[in-house]
Amino acid sequence: METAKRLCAAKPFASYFSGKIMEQHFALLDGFKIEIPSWGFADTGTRFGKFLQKAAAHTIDEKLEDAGLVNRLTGACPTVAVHVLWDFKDGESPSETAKIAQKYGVQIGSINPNLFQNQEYKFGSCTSSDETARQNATQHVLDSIEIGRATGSDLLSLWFADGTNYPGQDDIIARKKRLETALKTWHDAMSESMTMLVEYKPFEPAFYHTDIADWGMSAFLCQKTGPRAKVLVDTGHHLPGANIEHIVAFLIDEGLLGGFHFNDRKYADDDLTMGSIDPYAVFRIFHEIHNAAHRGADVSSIAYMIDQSHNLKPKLEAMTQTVCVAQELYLKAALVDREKLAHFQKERDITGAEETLKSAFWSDVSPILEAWRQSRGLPKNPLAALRESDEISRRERERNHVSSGGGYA
Ligand code: PSV
Ligand code: MN
Repeated sequence: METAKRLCAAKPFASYFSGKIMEQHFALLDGFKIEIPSWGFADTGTRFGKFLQKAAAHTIDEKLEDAGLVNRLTGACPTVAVHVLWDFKDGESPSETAKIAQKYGVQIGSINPNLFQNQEYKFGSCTSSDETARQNATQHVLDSIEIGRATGSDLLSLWFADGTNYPGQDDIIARKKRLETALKTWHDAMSESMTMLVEYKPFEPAFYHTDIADWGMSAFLCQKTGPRAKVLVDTGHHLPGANIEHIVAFLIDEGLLGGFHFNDRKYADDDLTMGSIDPYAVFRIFHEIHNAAHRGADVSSIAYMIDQSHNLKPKLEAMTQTVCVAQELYLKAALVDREKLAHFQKERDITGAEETLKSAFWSDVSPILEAWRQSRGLPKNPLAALRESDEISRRERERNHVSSGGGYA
């Protein structure tokens, strides 16, 4: 009976618009920043081939120009993740790249070393049994830390393709120990203000074992490495059925959640746009973050980032769409009535608790988003504004380069 009453007493929608609450929503949206990746604007593909788009970005200047546009449309993407091998050429000064970013109204964000593309890393980078490969990997990350210093970035984002393809191929424990040594070396080389994010992935490109296969391995390694090493959760890097929000809640509570690479997937690491397959899953992740904050956890340094390569969708559209979806789901998750939820949880009223989440998920937050955008001088509908503009067609006319070979550069 009590449950029914509480369920029926859902907040009238108008209350979301009362002055004070609206201010809270606006503050929440002001504080929500999501980093976009330079490689999301470049020509990308699958292992079967690369698909070309006339408007794709080829140079770091073009990638930053595109990122600047998404930031202008959404007001949420002041930083751009860069991939060292794809974005920095020998002889080019990283501080010059930082200036280019500035020109487009953005800043260089996380620095992603590339420890997977060169032939020398065929059997691993810092876990390889080949000492030269290990030394080169170590040096490349040390150089990447310097790039961070020169560009004003405080995030070093590490992903290792390291692993083996067949049982018995290499000594798994020896590889683990080499990884620990490398992580410690890099951690000690970082300035106090830099955070190291350690990403995990169960498979691909390695098909038997991957040296950091899951969040638990990543968390153990971070704990051994030092206080500025944190886990990076790429939502596409889980085996089917994994409960990602549970992982997120657990890591926050242990002070080990560093950030996210958002993308969606149907099968594996598909790089589909965030929320395109399962928006409720993203909502549940944000719900756990808001819940942790409500319980007193400091969630302010979580790095929200997108890691998507749009093979077929127009890249600027896909990125703008993604950022809008992220804002929408972040806001919806903030609408969860936590008092009511706590009541249902206390009463062990499962249905009431679940409905509390669902009613927030199904709320239409577009009027709030539109009001916030208008008040911040942003287009009411960033994706529509992009599609009505000539930004993409202009790029098609002006760019239309011949794409380079491998990689996402
Ligand atoms: C690997 O699949 C990954 O998620 C890493 O974060 C890389 O840096 C990125 O994708 C490249 O697209
Ligand atoms: Mn990733």
